[in-house]
Amino acid sequence: MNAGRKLSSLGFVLILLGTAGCAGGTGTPPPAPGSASASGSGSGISPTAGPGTITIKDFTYGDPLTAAPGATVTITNMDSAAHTVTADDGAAFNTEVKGGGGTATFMAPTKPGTYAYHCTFHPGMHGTLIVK
Ligand SMILES: [Cu+2]
Repeated sequence: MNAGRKLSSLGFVLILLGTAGCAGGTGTPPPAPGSASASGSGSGISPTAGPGTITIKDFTYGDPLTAAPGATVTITNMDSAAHTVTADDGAAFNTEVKGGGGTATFMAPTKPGTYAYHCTFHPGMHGTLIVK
């Protein structure tokens, strides 16, 4: 009788510990995206060259972007249609970015030069990436 009681009360305590652990795990709210990027700028990977961004809007890539060799280039697509950033030479880079504010990244070529690119979906779209 006594042994049975001890076992059941022990189980009860374990359940309490279990729920307390769960509450503690979910009690910390995730950091807001804005604050995360703000603090992230302090520990940037490349202090000399900021991250390059190509913003696609109204089926245009905007001004030519200059990026350091091997730098990460971010593409933001404000159009509703998906686009690609595809090097005209077909090998340097080729990245698709979804529409509606979608983003994608690719690595700039490590060889300095001027790289013309286009969108495979819309042959009239042309842009320029300068690596130096
Ligand atoms: Cu396109």
